[in-house]
Amino acid sequence: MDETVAVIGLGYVGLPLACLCAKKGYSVIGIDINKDKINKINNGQSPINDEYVKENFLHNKIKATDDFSEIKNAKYVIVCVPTPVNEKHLPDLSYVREASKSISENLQKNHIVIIESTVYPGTTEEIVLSILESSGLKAGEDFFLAHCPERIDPGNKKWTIEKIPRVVGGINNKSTEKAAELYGKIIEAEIVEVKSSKEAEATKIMENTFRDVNIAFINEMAKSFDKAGIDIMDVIKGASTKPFAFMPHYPGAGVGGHCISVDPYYLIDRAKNYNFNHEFLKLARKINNSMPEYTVELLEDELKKLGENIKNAKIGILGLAYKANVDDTRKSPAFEIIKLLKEKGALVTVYDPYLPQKSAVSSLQELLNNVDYLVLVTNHKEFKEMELNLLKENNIKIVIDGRNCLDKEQIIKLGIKYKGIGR
Ligand code: SAJ
Repeated sequence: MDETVAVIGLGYVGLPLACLCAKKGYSVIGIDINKDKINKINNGQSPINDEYVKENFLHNKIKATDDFSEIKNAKYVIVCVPTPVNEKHLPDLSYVREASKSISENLQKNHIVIIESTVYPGTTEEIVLSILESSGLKAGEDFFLAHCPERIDPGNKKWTIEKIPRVVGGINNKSTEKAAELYGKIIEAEIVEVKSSKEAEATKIMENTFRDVNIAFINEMAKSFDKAGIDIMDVIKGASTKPFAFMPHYPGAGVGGHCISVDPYYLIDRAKNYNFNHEFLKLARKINNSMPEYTVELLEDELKKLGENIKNAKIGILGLAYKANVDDTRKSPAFEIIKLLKEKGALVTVYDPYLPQKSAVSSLQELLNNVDYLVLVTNHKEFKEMELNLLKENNIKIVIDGRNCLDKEQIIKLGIKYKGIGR
C-alpha cells in the first residue's frame, strides 16, 4: 500500500486534515456523501469557508469521491464524521456506524483505522471494533484501530491543525503506535500516546466539558452580579491578574457550536450505563441553556423601564453565528433568542455579515433603519468596531450586549439604555 490517507467526512474537521496530509506529501482520498462537496473539491473549490483550507487547499492531491472501495488503496482510514445529539440531547452515532460499516465492507489487511470524531469513552472498542471485525479481519492483528480526538478550532490563525498537540489511544499498543506514527509525521506538535482508545476518547470529552462547566460558572456569577450591580467584566479583569489558578471565561447569551454544547451530553448519557449521575455536568448544561432566555428577560426589563411593551417591538438581532467571525450557526443561541422574541410578539430583524443569505437586511445601516432596539448575540469584529454614534443617529433606545463586547460607557453617554450579561 502506498502512503495514501483516506479521510471520511470532508467538513470542518476532515477537510483541513485532508489538506494537511496532502501538504505533508500523502496522496489523499476524501470520501463524503455530499456530491456537491465532492464536485467542488475535484474542481479545485473549497466547499467550506475556512481560512486554513483556503490557504492549504492542494486540491490536485485530494481525490474526492463517494466510493468507499477507494479506501482499499489507502494505508490510513480516518473517520471525521459528525457526532451530534438529537433533540433530546442524546448521542447520535449513526454517522459513525454508517462510516464503520462502509469501511468494514472494504477493509484490507494492515489498514490503520483512526476515529477522530468526538465520541463517548468506549465507542471505538465497543461499537466501531465489532462493526469492522464483521469483515472477518481481527482488530489489533489483521488491521489496527485507534482514536485520535480532533482538536480543530475553526478560524484560529495561531492554533492551526498542524500546530495543535494530539492524543492517540489504540485498541492495543500496536494500534496506538501505528496511528501515532502518522500524526508524528503530519503534526508539528507533541503527540501523546495514552493507554487505550477509551482514554483518548475521554480526553476530548473532558477538555470540552471543562470549558462548558467553566462557562456555566461565569454565567451564574453574571446573573448574581446583575442583581448585585457588580460589573463582572471588571471582576474578571481583576481576577485575571492572579498569575496562577484562575482561568478567565466570559458570560454570554448562550453556548453554541458543535463541540462545547454537545460533548458533555455524550458523557452524561454514557455514564448512565455504569450507573453514574453527572449532576454537575447536567447543571452546567442547564445554566448555559438558560442564557438565551435570560438575555430576552434583560431586554424585557429594559423595555418595562421605558414603559414599552415587547409586543410589536422592533428588535434587531446582531449575529446568527455561534461565535465571533465565523459563518457557522450550529446550535447558535441566536435561534432560541429569536424564537422567544417572536413568541412574545416582537418584530425581529436579523443581520449577520457572515451570513448574508440568512440575514433579513444587507447591512448594519439597513438594520438600524428598521429597528428601535438591539440584541447583540455574536461578537463579530464588525459589531465590536461599529460606529456607536450610528445607534444615536438611528434612534436606537436599548442595546442588550450578549457578549459584553461593546463600549458600555460610550453607549450610555449617547443616552441609550445599555445592559450586558453581568454588567
Ligand atoms: N463561549 C462563552 N464564554 C466563553 C467561551 C465561549 O459563552 O468564555 C461560547 C461561545 O460564544 C460559543 C460557545 O461558547 O457560543 C463555544 O465557544 P468556543 O470558543 O468553545 O468555540 P468552539 O465551539 O469552536 O470550541 C472549539 C473547541 N475545539 C475543539 O473541540 C477541538 C474547544 O475545545 C476550544 O476550547 C475552543 O474551540 C476554543 O478555545 O476556541
